[in-house]
Amino acid sequence: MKIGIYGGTFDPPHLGHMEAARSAMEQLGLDRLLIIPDREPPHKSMAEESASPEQRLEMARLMADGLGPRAEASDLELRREGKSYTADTVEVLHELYPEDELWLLMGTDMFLTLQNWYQPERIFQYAGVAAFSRNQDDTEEMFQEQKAFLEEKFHARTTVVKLPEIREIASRDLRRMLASEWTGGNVDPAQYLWEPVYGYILKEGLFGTKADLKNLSDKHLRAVSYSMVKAKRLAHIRGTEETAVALAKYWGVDPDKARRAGILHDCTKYWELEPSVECCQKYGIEMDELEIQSPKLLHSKTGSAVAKHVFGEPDDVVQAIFCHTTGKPGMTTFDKILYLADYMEPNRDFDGVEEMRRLVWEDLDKAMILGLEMNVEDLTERGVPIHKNTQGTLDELRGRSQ
Ligand code: DGI
Ligand code: FE
Ligand code: FE
Repeated sequence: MKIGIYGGTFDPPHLGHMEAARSAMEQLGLDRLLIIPDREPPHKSMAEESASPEQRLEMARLMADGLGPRAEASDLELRREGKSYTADTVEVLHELYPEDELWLLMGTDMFLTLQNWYQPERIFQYAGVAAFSRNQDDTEEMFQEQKAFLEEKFHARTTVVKLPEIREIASRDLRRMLASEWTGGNVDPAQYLWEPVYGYILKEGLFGTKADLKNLSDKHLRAVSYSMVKAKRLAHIRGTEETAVALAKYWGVDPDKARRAGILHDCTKYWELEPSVECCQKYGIEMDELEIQSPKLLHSKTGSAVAKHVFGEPDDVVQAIFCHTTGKPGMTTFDKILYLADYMEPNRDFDGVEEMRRLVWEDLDKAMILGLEMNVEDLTERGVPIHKNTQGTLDELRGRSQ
């Protein structure tokens, strides 16, 4: 395996970092990329507005998730006591992955001074070095000279990773820009950030941001909600939002609220059983046996609690999220719209989806019956027990449509 090592402060990680990581994965043919946030450098204290090590690790995780299954964030340096030297890091990684080829990624400036680092010979013993280069012409000559020097002196393996031309930003400027969104600044920091990272910053109130979670704009709500889920779910959530808005306009319910419900509906999808149960207890939500056995069912309840108590959403939104997985007897038009948008948004693909996409513009109840029937059939086939609300909603709607 070829493993890339990408260290940095990541305070915060931005699209420039992600572009660089993608370029390295592609051009070096990496099988894995380890993103390793640094410890606070011992010689200088971090900027006052810095994120904590845990927060930087969490942002690095969100970035890694956005880069796909080959990338992962590592707490290797954050866990290590004392000064953390690159030579130690690559040695530890070599011990962890003795069979694999390691590539240390770095900017050109770093590459050009590498011989002055702590024990550079140990770095080259365990890893090749890949230097990011933006403008070929500027650095080509210096790079070749340095490459020859390092090869001669240390038998180093070196290579270059070409970066695409993208809007560059320094993390310090980005931090300032984030704060200035609340003090009348007119540059939008979101254009430099992976949306989930932006949302995490807002949720944690990092870098002087002052988002009021109970009064977020749609844009901020999206970012915060996306920071709570895995990247692979984002297309589905966006699809649900758009579909819910379209259905709401068509059936004459509030499209703005439908949008909020779509944005938030799966925000607790990845919660483990324990925090889910805690959340239900905290807000006095009853759970039944089946929900504790299949914690997947709990995300609609916890999601509705979060929509209400964290994001201050109105009742329709809260209720629709509450019943978006199993349905519930007595569903309103608004509830049905979220349930169906979730079911047949453009990323869904199953036998019968076309029929459902036709029915939602004709008769919401018929579409609901179709969806619930397909669920019951699928769950039965898989030997999964049917929730009483799934069956109850189906019985009610069938009774009414007869
Ligand atoms: O969250 P999504 O994946 O977008 O979709 P969803 O909220 O409809 O959740 C689907 C999951 O819920 C799927 O894993 C099956 C489960 N589910 C839905 N109805 C029932 C159910 N599980 C049980 N045990 N019983 C049900 O009646
Ligand atoms: Fe869901
Ligand atoms: Fe969903």
